[in-house]
Amino acid sequence: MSGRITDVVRSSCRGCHGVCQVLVHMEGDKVVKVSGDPDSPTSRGFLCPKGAAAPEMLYHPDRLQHPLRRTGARGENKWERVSWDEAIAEMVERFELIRREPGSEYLAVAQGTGRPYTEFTIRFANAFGTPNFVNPGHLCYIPRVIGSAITLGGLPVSDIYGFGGKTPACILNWGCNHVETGASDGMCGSMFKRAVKKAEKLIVVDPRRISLAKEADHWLQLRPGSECALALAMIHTIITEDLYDHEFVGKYSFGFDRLAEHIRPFTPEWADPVTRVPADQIRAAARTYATTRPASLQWGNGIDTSVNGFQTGRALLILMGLTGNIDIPGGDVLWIPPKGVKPKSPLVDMSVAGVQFLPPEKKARIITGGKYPFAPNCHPPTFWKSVVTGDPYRVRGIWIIGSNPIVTGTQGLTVERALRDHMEYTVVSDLFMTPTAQLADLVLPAAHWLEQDDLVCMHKIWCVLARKKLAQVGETRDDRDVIFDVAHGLGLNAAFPWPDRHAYLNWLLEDTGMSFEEFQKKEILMGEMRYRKYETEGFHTPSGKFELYSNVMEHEGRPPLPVYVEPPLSPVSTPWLFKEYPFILMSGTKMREFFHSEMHQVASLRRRHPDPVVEIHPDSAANLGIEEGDWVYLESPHGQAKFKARLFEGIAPDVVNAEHAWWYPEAPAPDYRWKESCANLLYGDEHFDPDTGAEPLKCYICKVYKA
Ligand SMILES: Nc1nc2c(c(=O)[nH]1)N[C@H]1C(S)=C(S)[C@@H](COP(=O)(O)OP(=O)(O)OC[C@H]3O[C@@H](n4cnc5c(=O)[nH]c(N)nc54)[C@H](O)[C@@H]3O)O[C@H]1N2
Ligand SMILES: Nc1nc2c(c(=O)[nH]1)N[C@H]1C(S)=C(S)[C@@H](COP(=O)(O)OP(=O)(O)OC[C@H]3O[C@@H](n4cnc5c(=O)[nH]c(N)nc54)[C@H](O)[C@@H]3O)O[C@H]1N2
Ligand code: SF4
Ligand SMILES: [Mo]
Repeated sequence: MSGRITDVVRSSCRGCHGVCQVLVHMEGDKVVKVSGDPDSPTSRGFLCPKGAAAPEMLYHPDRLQHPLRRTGARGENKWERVSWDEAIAEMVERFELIRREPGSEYLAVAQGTGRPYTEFTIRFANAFGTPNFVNPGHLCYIPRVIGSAITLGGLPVSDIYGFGGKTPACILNWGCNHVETGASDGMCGSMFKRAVKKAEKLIVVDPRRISLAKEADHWLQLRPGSECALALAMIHTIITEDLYDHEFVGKYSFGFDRLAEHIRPFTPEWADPVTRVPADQIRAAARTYATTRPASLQWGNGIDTSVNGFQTGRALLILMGLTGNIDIPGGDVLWIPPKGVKPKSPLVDMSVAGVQFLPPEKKARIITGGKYPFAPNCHPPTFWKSVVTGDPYRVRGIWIIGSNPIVTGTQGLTVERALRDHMEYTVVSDLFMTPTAQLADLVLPAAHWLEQDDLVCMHKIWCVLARKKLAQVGETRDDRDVIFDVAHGLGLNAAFPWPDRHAYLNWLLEDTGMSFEEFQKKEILMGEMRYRKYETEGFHTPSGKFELYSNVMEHEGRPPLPVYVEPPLSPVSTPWLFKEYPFILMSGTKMREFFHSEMHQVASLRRRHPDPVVEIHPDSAANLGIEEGDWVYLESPHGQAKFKARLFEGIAPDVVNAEHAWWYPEAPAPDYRWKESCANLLYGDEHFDPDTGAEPLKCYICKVYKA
């Protein structure tokens, strides 16, 4: 009543990939406000609109608050409230039946993007014995992590924090826009912006004139999907103009001669028509990058979402290696996690994910049959198709935790059919009802980050942060507590040896001599950075060196040196189709106000961003009679979706950029009009990256007309 703040508690936000430390303002036991923490070394007071809207999300009237069991037909939106005990008992019974006959691989576990519970979903799948762990990792970040692992044995991260006394003198920002969207891959966009301000040179590679492009020394506005060609031409310039780091290349890299030979045909003149970046601009940018030291290359999801994404990642790693920017102050560094902490990110410590639990004969039963040698997941489009066709076999049950694949994945109509008509038993854990959850048999209410105790280190690996449970809405539960209960019910105690999750959190900290409670008071633990570790330790690769030429790729029968592959549908590959569909379609560049399909029901965010938007060049719009704010249809050979036109001269006249993950939580259940503006309905299912299964989401084709 008094409206008085009674307490201000430090915690860390998880409105996105969770890097910003925040102050949570309490009135009694109610969270009333979240603000940025000015003393935070990871975010220095930054807070984006999603972070600020956290209390509104936490107390949103539409939050799921109790477990719900389906009573009507699938998709009829008829539910009964059940207790947690009943829900867990039902899951244990159903999962046990599947495990006994036909076998554990007939249960799939699905999740969306990296989330606080990732290590537990993987651990659960491994312990249960199913290889069918379905998630969007094939087109999000993990290809870069795997490419890095095979090239240099770890993930290089831009050294924007300057622990070694230097921040980058040159920044090459490639297919990443976290400065506008808030944060990604464990880095706060505003911290990156600070480093950009200090840098002498800035190069931006992006088909769109993002805010950073306006201040860049070089903005390379490439054709979407052609980035591997651009990278090859930059490598060409750096080698032929002798701008590479002789010491690093000579002493610490593997395969330079073969790279130099391989790169010969890929001149800037070759790349010019492919990428639409003039050859002299490619040369100039390559010179700037190679001669301004230290330089750092910040990459993003723009490169993952193509059929050439894995090779592109490799090409960018080669750029980092050739210029000797690896593991030097202000370059691209291999972070050292804090001492004594078991970092629970599976990307840092696979043992927390329990990889040892899944026997090889079960691994071989993955629905994709090992088709994509560097895929981290069970390939979602292949998986959902298999549920409909039964080929190679049909799984019986699925537990979807924190994902909305009907709208965020391609083949949403197939996902819908799979869940509605073929899946025998579906459990969805979510914060809200979604088009996907509507097709479940059991829906479980998940805890918001303000309702969770946690040790945070999903992506960031030089520090771990504390998160504090400060609220409780209805009967929501932390997903990991639920996984614990189901795992214990199934007798998976060897994989889940802790009595509960707090015991697990204490176990992670065991070697620091600190309990979780003590850690919560400390709020952050930092690693002690050491640079140039390769000088004494080498690189954790087959050759012990930085592999310009990849022995692992050779072993897999894949190109050990990057090659450019044209997008499957494009003005070059399919000129006849491009006549009918004369725009290059990009979709899914991240939105500042939302997290993919999440938060669209939060009023303050929706006011800022009420409708799905497509960016189109003003000249093209004028030719089509389209004005700012008009509703338009995008149509591809595979489908159609509706967006509001935003005229933007920072995009090429034959490129459009549509938002993804739209649905209308305010519209009637069960479908919430998700088919109206779903960019992913535009994609077919025949073109995938041969290494990872990634899909050409940012380089497809479409036509545009007024609605
Ligand atoms: N066309 C196109 N499609 C894309 C992309 C693109 O660029 N273009 N990007 C792709 C990328 S990079 C990704 S990562 C995927 C994302 O795909 P998803 O991860 O499926 O996307 P989200 O909308 O984040 O779905 C998450 C769901 O989890 C719920 N949720 C949030 N937090 C929790 C929690 O703690 N527990 C539980 N149980 N539920 C929670 C949310 O309410 C939401 O319904 O989309 C991909 N799809
Ligand atoms: N606010 C907010 N933050 C988020 C998310 C969110 O949904 N909302 N999602 C999180 C997730 S799961 C992810 S994966 C990250 C992703 O975050 P980012 O890595 O920043 O990726 P995107 O926003 O998908 O795209 C970044 C840029 O790539 C450009 N791009 C598109 N195609 C190409 C191309 O062919 N070549 C090049 N060079 N560039 C291209 C786009 O124009 C865009 O400006 O963001 C995370 N953070
Ligand atoms: S950028 Fe992400 S972590 Fe930071 S305040 Fe926004 S939602 Fe929270
Ligand atoms: Mo992602």
